[in-house]
Amino acid sequence: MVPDTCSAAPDCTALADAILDTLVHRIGKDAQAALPHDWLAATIFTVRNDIIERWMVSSKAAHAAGAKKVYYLSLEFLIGRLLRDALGNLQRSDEVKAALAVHGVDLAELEEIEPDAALGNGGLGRLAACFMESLASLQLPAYGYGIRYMNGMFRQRIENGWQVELPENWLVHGNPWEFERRESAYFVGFGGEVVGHDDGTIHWKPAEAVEAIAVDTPVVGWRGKRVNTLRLWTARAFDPIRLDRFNAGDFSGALAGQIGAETLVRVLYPNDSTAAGQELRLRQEYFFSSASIQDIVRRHVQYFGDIKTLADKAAIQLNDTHPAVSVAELMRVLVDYHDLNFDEAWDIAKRTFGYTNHTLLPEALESWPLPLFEWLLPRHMQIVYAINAKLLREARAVEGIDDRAIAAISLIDEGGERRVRMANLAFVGSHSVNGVAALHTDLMKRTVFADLHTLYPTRINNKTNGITPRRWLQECNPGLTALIREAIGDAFLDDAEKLADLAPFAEDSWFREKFAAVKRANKAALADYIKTTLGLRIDPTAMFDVQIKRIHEYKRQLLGIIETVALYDQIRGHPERDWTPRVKLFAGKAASSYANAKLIIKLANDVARRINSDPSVGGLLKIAFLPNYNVSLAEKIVPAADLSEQISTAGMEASGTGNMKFALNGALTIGTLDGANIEIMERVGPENIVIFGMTADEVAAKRAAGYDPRATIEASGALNQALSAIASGVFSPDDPTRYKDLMNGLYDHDWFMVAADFDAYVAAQREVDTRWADTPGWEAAAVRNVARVGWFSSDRTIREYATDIWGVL
Ligand code: 26Q
Repeated sequence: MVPDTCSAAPDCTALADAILDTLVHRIGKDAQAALPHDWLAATIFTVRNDIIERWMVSSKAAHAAGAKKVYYLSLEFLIGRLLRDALGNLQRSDEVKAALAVHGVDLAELEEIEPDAALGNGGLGRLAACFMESLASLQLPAYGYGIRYMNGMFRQRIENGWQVELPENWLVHGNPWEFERRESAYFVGFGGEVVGHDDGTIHWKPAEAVEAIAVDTPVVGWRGKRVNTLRLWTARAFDPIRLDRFNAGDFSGALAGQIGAETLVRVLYPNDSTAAGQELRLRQEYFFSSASIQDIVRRHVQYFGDIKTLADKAAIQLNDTHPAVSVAELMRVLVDYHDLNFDEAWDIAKRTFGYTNHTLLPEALESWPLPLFEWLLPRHMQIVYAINAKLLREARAVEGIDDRAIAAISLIDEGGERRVRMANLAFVGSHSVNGVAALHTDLMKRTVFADLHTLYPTRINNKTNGITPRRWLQECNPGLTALIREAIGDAFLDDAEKLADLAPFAEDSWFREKFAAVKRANKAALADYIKTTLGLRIDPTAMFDVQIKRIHEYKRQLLGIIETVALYDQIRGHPERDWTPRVKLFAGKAASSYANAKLIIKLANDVARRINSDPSVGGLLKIAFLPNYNVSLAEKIVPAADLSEQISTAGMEASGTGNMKFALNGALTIGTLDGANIEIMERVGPENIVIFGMTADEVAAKRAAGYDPRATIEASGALNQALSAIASGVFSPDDPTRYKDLMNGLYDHDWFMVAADFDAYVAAQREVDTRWADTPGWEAAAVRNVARVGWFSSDRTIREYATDIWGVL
């Protein structure tokens, strides 16, 4: 019996049989008893075979060629679901869909129940995931190294408008993508003391230890040409029987004061408003750094035999300072175990490491109390001192350098409680230090790293972020992808910059209509999702105005909400005017200890409840806060957006990557001159984006001049009225003072310039309305956005890293 559904795809019958065979023999269920999760696992196990074979070919090829390898060290990988990505990149979606249909199973339904691997907070973690995909797509041998958190990012529920955090147990059903490598295990020590031997060698005798065990996930590149490895470490309690394998026995205290190994990998730290300097976080950072460095060094010595060629065969990229202790760890391994002298080791380390900075916010720069660092990592403390001595010697040799500059360069912050500065360690331990957008890199040179930049003027460079067009166009927006293929052929699938060929179609009314129909269908699908999850009916013909990202004051969700309140006021006051029907969509998680961010979520929900139930605004304005923002939800929202809100205080968003995802899917941006928005404007053209507000320099100048927000607020009628309404409890009748302090903060400090930018933002929104009213004009601009943002492909970004930093292209 050759089933009908298979007639289109030749290998489909065999595949249908293979999936059923896997279901029976590996999952232990027959087709009648199998639940959706069983079919999902059977499907993944089956297509995995193909992936495993390509994986082995990939690693053998790199080995045979003696290729230099890239190591991306990151405490976060926000990879999301993998099945659709893997099938898309292998171009096997149709075949698998048909094969499952033979069994009466819907592939799309299986894809929807795959857990979303959320081993990250936000942009930095998602960037790491896009980079891994692009590395494989560009066929570069690369490993990602991180932690296999048992609980990644929490699941967000909204209860009565408030965020409630629930543990996300993404591993409950097991994880068919991962391979535990028991043979790749390393000991990682903590605490204890450093002992010097008579022969002059130095060894660290840790007081405790855990075992790091590798768990590998394959990363499939575009067209399946290469499969790389994401190696995440899990921790096991130290097994005393294997004591002999660690330090050849000089490890007597190994069992003392043991911390529970599992607590180390239990939970992902939030990107809180401040880097709180907690001991467990430092343990996590060292745990994964040490295991990764040991693994890299072992692989190098095994393949190449000579530790001195490490920098020629390995490029290690530090994703922010979270893995910065790796610099000291590599030095320790080279000096204490490979008998290199300090200067030789330092030269190798610097040539091996590169460091990417993702934030300028001083409170977010990692530093560790010196006593904690010394207690947990005594040998690393010595190494940090030795590096610092060398650094400050070099600095003092510069003519005219003053004590202030020396203090700023030092690895030790001596102002108040002494602290180890991880950004300075990462900077001096790397041959390259990069920012993630042009403005951000410029500000790095002028602010946090000004003195280090003077000392090493060629080290800082820019690598503007990118996103993978496979996940963020082809997979999340199949309708648009099909339309683009119809218009310009397939070249853009291999080179996103070929999307430029679409530009002339902005002038083609036939194409614009098809383009609008795709957008309409995506909006209808999102409207259905919102109806199902929130019970809220929204009009798919209204403008979908979207702000989705982590909730943080500098990202200014508050600006969006206050403008919504002001608009509500206006609509009620002038119902006869020709208002643009809008649906304002918000989504995002707040760090659980970040009180103001959680209050902003509550405010969005309070405002939504009031406005959505007010018949006097009719269908003109609806607001929804979509719970549990994650990669999978972004994949639903982004293709359905008309307007992308990128409204951070200028100078504070290092890059942003959501901005790129929206533009690639044909949304127009309303945004400030911040991060990558500036470069998006340069590419799409100022007439295809709506820019407003102060520049980064103007923000800095205003702060320096002693900005008085109260005067600004009182000068703006609309703002004053909106703030007073919120503060007086119009949206919180159950607790009228709920927002009093939040609003007073704006009057008193307004660090994020919400008031200062408010009138400009309102004007920009009215400009958006005007452009929206010109439907062909709007659609043409949307098409031009798609056509002109191919440059923001992470393939381009990775090519730049590969050429300028890693020397692998
Ligand atoms: C630090 C210390 C202790 C605990 C947590 C942290 C921590 C964790 C995560 C600090 C920061 C983060 C995440 C930062 C982040 O996502 N930054 C974003 O990176 C993106 C990729 O470059 C940029 O596009 C965004 O602008 C930037 O905000």
